[in-house]
Amino acid sequence: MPTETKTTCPYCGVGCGVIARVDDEGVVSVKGDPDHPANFGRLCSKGSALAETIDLDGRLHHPEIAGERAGWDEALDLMAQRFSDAIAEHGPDSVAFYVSGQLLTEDYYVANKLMKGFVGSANIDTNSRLCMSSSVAGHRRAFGSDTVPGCYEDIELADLVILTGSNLAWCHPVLYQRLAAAKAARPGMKVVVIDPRRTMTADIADMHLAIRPDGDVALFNGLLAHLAKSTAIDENYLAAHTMGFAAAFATASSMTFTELMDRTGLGANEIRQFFALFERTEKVVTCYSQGVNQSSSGTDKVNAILNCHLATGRIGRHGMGPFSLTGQPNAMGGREVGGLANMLAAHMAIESADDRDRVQRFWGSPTIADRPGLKAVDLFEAVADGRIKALWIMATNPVVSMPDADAVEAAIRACPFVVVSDVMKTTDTARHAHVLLPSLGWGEKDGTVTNSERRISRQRSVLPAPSEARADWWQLAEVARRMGFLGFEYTTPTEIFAEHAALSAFENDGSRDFDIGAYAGIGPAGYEAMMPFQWPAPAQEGRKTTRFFANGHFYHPDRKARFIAVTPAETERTSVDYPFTLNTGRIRDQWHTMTRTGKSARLSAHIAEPFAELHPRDARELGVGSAGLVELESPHGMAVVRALVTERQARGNVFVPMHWNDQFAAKARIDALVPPLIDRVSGQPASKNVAIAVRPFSASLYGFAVSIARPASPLADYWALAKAEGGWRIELAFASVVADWTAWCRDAFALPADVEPLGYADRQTGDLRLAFFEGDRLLAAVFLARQPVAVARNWAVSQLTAEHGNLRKRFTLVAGRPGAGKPDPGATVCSCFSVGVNQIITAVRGGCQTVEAVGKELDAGTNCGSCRAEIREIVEGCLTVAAE
Ligand SMILES: Nc1nc2c(c(=O)[nH]1)N[C@H]1C(S)=C(S)[C@@H](COP(=O)(O)OP(=O)(O)OC[C@H]3O[C@@H](n4cnc5c(=O)[nH]c(N)nc54)[C@H](O)[C@@H]3O)O[C@H]1N2
Ligand SMILES: Nc1nc2c(c(=O)[nH]1)N[C@H]1C(S)=C(S)[C@@H](COP(=O)(O)OP(=O)(O)OC[C@H]3O[C@@H](n4cnc5c(=O)[nH]c(N)nc54)[C@H](O)[C@@H]3O)O[C@H]1N2
Ligand code: SF4
Ligand SMILES: [Mo]
Repeated sequence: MPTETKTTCPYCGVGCGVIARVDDEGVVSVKGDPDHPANFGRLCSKGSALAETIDLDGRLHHPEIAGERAGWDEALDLMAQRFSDAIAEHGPDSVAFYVSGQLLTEDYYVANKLMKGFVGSANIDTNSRLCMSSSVAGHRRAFGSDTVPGCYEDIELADLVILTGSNLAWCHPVLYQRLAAAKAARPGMKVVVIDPRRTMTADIADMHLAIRPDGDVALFNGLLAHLAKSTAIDENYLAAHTMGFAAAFATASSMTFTELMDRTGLGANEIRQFFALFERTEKVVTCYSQGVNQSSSGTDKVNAILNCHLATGRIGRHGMGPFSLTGQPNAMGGREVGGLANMLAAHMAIESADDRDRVQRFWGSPTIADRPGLKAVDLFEAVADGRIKALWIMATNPVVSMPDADAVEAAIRACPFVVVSDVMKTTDTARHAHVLLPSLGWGEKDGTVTNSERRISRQRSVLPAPSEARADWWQLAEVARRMGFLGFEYTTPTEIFAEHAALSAFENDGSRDFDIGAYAGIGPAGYEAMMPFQWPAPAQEGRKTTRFFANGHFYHPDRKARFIAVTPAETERTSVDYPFTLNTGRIRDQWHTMTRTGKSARLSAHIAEPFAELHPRDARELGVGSAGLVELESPHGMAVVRALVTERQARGNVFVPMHWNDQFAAKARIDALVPPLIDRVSGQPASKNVAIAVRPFSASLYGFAVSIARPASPLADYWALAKAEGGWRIELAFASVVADWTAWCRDAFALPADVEPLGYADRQTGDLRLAFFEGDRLLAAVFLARQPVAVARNWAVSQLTAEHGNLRKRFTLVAGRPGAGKPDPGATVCSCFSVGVNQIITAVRGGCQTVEAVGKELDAGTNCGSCRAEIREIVEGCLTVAAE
C-alpha cells in the first residue's frame, strides 16, 4: 500500500509542509501539504523537485578513515580518543565544532550540549554566522532577546511591504507567492524593493530603489529623521516602552540630504516618495535578508530598520513589524538551542552567570563554557594557525561557503584531525576529512525544524537509512559517551526534543521569550502526531501569544526596547586595481553548494553554469561579449565564469552566485575572492561588497559537450558541468591548442577505446564537431568553435536520450543544428514542466499576451509559480519589441 507522510521541506526558511508519498515500489513523490500554515499546499521549484534529489547516487554509505571504509566503532572510538587527547593536552579550547542551520533541532541541541556543557568550551559555531548573526545581534541589542516579532500573515495583511536585501522571488518563493497573491487581491497594497540589482522580486514592486552597496544604514537613518518630524511618530509608545530615541534621532538627523543621496546613490524624488509612503502607511512590514545581514555594517543595518519600527510603534501588531527572513530550514532552531559560539541554550546568555548556572544545573554537567567561543572566521583562523587540534564539521561545506575559501581549505588541510559528517561522499570539504561519517539525509532523518515565523514542524522519515548512514544526533551522542560523559543516553529524537522543551521552560517565568514548556512532557506518540506550532508555547495557557512586543514588553531587564544610534560607515572598497564591486548570492533553482539540487536535471536546466551579471556598458568597456567568459580577481583569489550582460545590473557592480564549486566547475568558488572581513558586532562576513578586477578570459577555443557519463575533471581551462536528462552537459573553453581531439574525448568522457567518432570540421570557421555512438545510443558529443558555441543546448541534451539508429540523424547531430520539425525549446524557464524560453516566445507571438495565457497554452508557471516573474519578463519583452 502506498504511504503518505507529512513532513517539511529541507531547503529554505519558509518551512513548507510537504506530503511525501511512497508507492509500492518505494518510489517517492511529493506535493505541498494543504494544511500546513506556511504554504497551504504550495511548493516552489526546489520543493517540487525533492523526489529527484534523494536517489543514492553519490551518497556516502559507510564511515571512512583516511579514505578507507571503516566500521562505526572504529571511527567513533578514534574520534573520542583524538578529541579527548587534544583536550587533555591543550585544553578545551583546542577543539571545535562547525555546524549548520540544516541540522535538525535535536542534532543541534546535542552538539551544543556536548561542547558547552561537557567539553567546556564555546568553540561551536555554525554557518548561521554567515547568515543570520547580524539579525541575532541586532535583535538582542534592540529587544534584549533574539525575537522575530511577527508572522507570515503580517506580510499579507500589510499595506506596505518593504523587501530590503531580499530576493524573495528566488530565495523564499512560497512567501513571495503569498505576497504576490495578497497584492493581486488587494491592489492598493504597495511593495518596495531595495536592492542594488533589479531582481525578479522587483517584478511586483511599485518602487525599486537601486541602492548603492551598503547604503542601507544611511537610508533608514534618513527615514528615522523624517519620521521623527512627522505625525507617524508614536510618542506614547516611545515614552512607555523604549530608551535611547534622542541619541538615535540626533545621529540620524546629523546627515544632510545631499549626503543621504550620495551614500544611497538614490535620487531626491525616489527617497522622498519612499519616506512619504512609509510615513503615511501604518501597516508596514520590512522584510530583510542577506543584503542586510552579510555586511560589515550588518548589525547597524538591522538596528536602523528596527529603529524606524520602534519609533512608530509598528511592531508585533497585525500587518506590522520588522521581519528577518531566515535562510536555512532550521536557522531559527539553531538559535533556540544556542548553536552560535556567543549564545547559551534556550535563548540564555553565555555572559550571564545566572544563566550559566541554570543551564549547568539543568544538564547536570561537569562544567559550562564561561565566555563566547570562536566565531566562524576566527575559528578557521585558529584552525590555520594550529590552535585547533581537532575539528568536527557537520552539514556544511566551508571550503565553498566561507569567505577566503582558499585559505579555509588550506587550514582544514593542515589541521591534525578533521571529521566531516555529510550525506555525500565527495564535496570540496569532505575530500580533506580524516574521518568521514555518513549522515541521514532528508526523507530519512527524523526531528524538528523552526521556520522564519517561529513555527516548529516535524521532518519525518519516509525512507530507510541507506546502508550504514546514521543520524547526526546519534553520532554526537556516541562520541560524547565514548568520551566518558553522562547525559547522552538518548535512544530517540523524542527524548532530545522533550529535554530541549523542558530547558526552555526551566526557571522561566516569562523572563525569556523562548518557551515551549507545553512540550516538555512529550512522549513518542505525541512527537509522532505533533502538528506545526508557533513559539512561544508555554505550559501555562494564559501566556500564549502569536506576536511579540505589541504590548511593549521587551526582554531587557527594564522591559524596554533600545534605540541604537547607528552611523553609516565608509563602505566604498573599490580602488584603481580593483574597480568593481562584487555582490554574491543565490539563484532560483540551486541550493548553496549544489550537493543535492545539482543532482536534478530539471533544476540544473534553469541556469547551467556559473555566471557574472555585468551592466552592458561595463561589458562593452571591458571588451566582454555577451556569452563570453570573464576572469574575476581579488587579492584573495580568482574565478572564471560566463558573462551575463544585463540592464538589471547596476554599473560598476558584478553579481556572481555562491553555488558553484570544484565539483561542478573549474574555478568558480566565488568565496575564494571574498576577504575575511566581518561585522564587528556580529562577526558576520561581508559577502556582498567585495572589490574585484574583471577582465575578459581569453580562450582560443570554446566548446559545449554532452555525455552520458559524468566527465572526468579537469577537462579544460574552463569547464562547468550540469546534470541533464540522460547524462551531463558541459561548457568548455581552452586557452591553448589540443592536439588530438579524439584522444581528448576518450579521456574526458571515459569512452571505450574502440569507439570511433563521427566528425565534422569546417576549415574556414574552425568549427569542429565529434560524436561517439555505441549501438543506437549517443555516448558523447562535443561542439567546438573559435567563438562561444552557438549550438542549441536543450536540443543537444535531448540527443542523449534520442535513438540514433538512423545515419541521417547522426549527421544532423554533428552538423550541430536541430533536426527539421524539432525546434529548440531554449533555456529552461519553467522547471516543473520543462518549458524553454523559445517556446514561451513562440506562444507570445501566437497571441498569448499574459502570464496566465502562456500558462494555459504551455502549462508553464502553473505549478509552483517560481518562474512567473521570468515569464512576465519574456512576455513584456516580446510585446515591447512588437510595439516598437
Ligand atoms: N534558491 C535558493 N533559495 C534559498 C537559498 C539558496 O541557496 N537557493 N538559500 C537560503 C538561505 S540559507 C538564505 S540565507 C536565503 C538568502 O536569501 P536572500 O538574502 O534573499 O538572497 P541573496 O541572493 O543572498 O541576497 C539578497 C539580495 O541582497 C542584495 N544586496 C546586495 N548588497 C546589498 C546591499 O548593500 N543592500 C541591499 N538592500 N541589498 C543588497 C543582492 O543583490 C541580492 O539580490 O535564501 C534561502 N533560500
Ligand atoms: N559569497 C557568499 N558566501 C556565502 C553566502 C553568500 O550569500 N555569498 N551565503 C552564506 C549563507 S547565508 C549560508 S547559509 C552558507 C551555506 O553554505 P553551506 O552550509 O556550506 O552550504 P550547503 O551546500 O547547504 O552545505 C550543506 C552540506 O551538508 C550536507 N548535508 C545535507 N543534509 C545533511 C544532513 O542531514 N546531515 C549532514 N551531516 N550533512 C548534510 C550537504 O551535502 C552539504 O555538503 O553559505 C554562506 N556563504
Ligand atoms: S519555498 Fe521552496 S525551498 Fe522554501 S521551504 Fe517552500 S518549497 Fe522548500
Ligand atoms: Mo543562509
